[in-house]
Amino acid sequence: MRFDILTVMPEMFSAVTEQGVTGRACRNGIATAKCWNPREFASDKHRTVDDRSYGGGPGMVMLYEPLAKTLDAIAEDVESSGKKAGPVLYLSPQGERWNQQLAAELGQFEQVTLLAGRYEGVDERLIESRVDREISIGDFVTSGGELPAMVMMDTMIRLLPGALGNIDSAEQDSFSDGLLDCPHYSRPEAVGEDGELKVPAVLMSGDHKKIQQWRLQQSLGRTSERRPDLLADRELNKQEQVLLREWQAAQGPAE
Ligand code: 9D3
Repeated sequence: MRFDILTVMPEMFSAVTEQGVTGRACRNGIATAKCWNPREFASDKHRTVDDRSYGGGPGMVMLYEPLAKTLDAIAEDVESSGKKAGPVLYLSPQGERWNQQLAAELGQFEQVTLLAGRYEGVDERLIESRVDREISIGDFVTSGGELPAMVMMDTMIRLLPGALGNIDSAEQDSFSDGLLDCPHYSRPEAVGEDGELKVPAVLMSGDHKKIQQWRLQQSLGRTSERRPDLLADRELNKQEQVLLREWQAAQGPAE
């Protein structure tokens, strides 16, 4: 999958293209990323990409012309690569909310263009004429679209065939089934001042069926307590309903 990123801060993207699972996918060619700086497409000697907002008020607006020229250059480059051009995605607080389902959907494209803004925003005429979808990563304010673009890239790249080992792909299923993860433990068996912090006995039992049931029960319990909104979106089968009731009964009465 090819990512073309329009950004005035291309250096930031080395965090995705050089590090960890996503760095490996980029080195393998499973993913490719190319940054495009609109400053290089600005026609004046100061390479201006932003200006004051018509109507007044604080904050600068990214200019239509250098952005449009950059998008034209991207389109031409993608065309000449023989890849099918995908959607132009604008990272914006006004966008539809990013989630695993949208990542799986957009991850099907051979190529996507990510428009990462700085300043107050982008001239609306560029959005109307050139942007296919606007996407937000959540209800909080970041300093620009770059970190949100990297979040999107990371989410999509790890879903690409061959990007993860088998252990991780199995683990992935457990989040895409719409529940929170169960607790995890590793060596040693007892920690803390007096060794009072022990691993739940079931995990030491060697009974894999019981372990799997316990993990599912923990996932259901934690999801019902911390993210009841996720359970509202997901039907529970008979076994899951029984496990959740049992988990709830085992919780002490609220203090
Ligand atoms: C405080 C400035 N805001 C005025 C009400 C507007 C604003 C402009 C630019 C808010 C944030 C930004 C920079 N962030 C993004 O462009 C962005 C973003 C975000 O802030 N939160 C969640 N998802 C995204 S995607 C792009």
